[in-house]
Amino acid sequence: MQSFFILCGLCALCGKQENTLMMTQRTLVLIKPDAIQRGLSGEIIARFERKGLKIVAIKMLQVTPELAHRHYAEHVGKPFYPALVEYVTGSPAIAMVISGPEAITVVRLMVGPTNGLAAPPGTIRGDFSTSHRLNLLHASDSEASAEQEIAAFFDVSEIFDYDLELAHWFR
Ligand code: 3AN
Repeated sequence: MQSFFILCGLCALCGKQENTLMMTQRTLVLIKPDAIQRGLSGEIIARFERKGLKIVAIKMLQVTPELAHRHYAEHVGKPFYPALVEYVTGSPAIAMVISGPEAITVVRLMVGPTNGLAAPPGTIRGDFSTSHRLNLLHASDSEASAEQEIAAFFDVSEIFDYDLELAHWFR
């Protein structure tokens, strides 16, 4: 795993004003059916690209009930679970692996809180969702779930290892 130092300034990730070790992380992002149906996938992908994050894998897929069940295992039995599975399997989704410094935290901050009504403006959900369930995308919440989710959605041969030629203009 690649790592490097940046001058932190007023860093929202750690709150420290000192040199901080930033880890390059990979995270799974799933652009869910509502985002595609609403024509928002380009806007969402562009936000991650403009941030300076690197897309290392991307594909459209139909999420099966089995994959939905594995992906949302923690929610089985909750009142919203049947509607959640119906929603995420009801139309194609786009899965991506995104790489970058502290990508798991950074992407979650860009996505915003689960309920679109509570998500602040400037976040993807805050700008485009007024729903708790139809909240446009999923992003991994920890290193362990990122690795598990990446493996569930992608074969290793579908994940690319390349340098962003403009990376030095971002940090
Ligand atoms: P997040 O996607 O922000 O990590 P999770 O993992 O708690 O949120 O929830 C997974 C998905 O389940 C959400 N993206 C949303 O579609 C749905 N969901 C979660 N909580 C609710 C709820 N209270 N009512 C309806 N749908 C929900």
